[in-house]
Amino acid sequence: MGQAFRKLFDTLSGNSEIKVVMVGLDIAGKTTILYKLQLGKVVSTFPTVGFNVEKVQYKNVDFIVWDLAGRGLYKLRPVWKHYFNNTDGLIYVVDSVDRERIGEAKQEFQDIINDPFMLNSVILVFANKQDLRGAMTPTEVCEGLGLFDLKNRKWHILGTCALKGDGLYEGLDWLSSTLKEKQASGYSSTGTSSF
Ligand code: G3D
Ligand code: MG
Repeated sequence: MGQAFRKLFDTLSGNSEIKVVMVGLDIAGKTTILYKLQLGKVVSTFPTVGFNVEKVQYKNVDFIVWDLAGRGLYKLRPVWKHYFNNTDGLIYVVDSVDRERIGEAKQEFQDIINDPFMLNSVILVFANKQDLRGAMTPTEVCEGLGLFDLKNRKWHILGTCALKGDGLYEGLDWLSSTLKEKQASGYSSTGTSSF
């Protein structure tokens, strides 16, 4: 599977740096996804106490991962603006079983996508843990996050199972082809929303 992912990102042109940020509440499955991609060595850093950043670099593509849970995004903004500046692609991971925290997931999601650093990024949502009984469907996760109300952003959502890798390839396929379009044409924010 790792080779398939690497192939996807090989097709992104080598000159410009591409930044992909993966966030979501804790336990959503981000670290599992990062390792499943097998893009390279995962490096963990701790810029502040209780705050963990994982990074993988593959050629000119930087993957940066961190947890949003209960942190109050704006308190940590001075830290994360360093990581998020000029993000090209945002991957937002949701634990589809966690109906209780979908409100919190929405709040963090809306805060982050509306931050000036993120306004230029395309948005991929993984409705993860689809293998578990009682999981919200991707449509329910869409509603929960307020995705249908999103105007003038390119976004895409997929149901995934990070443990098996289901859905991850399709998601990153969308991301790499959308970033390629962005590279080729300069970014137009008036994109289509789609499943
Ligand atoms: P995080 O990095 O977003 O905090 P993790 O989340 O990747 O650490 O995953 C949290 C737990 O959820 C892990 O369980 C992991 O195995 C599990 N998990 C991740 N994705 C899936 C999925 O698609 N389906 C199921 N069933 N479980 C998943 P443990 O028990 O190892 O802590
Ligand atoms: Mg993690």
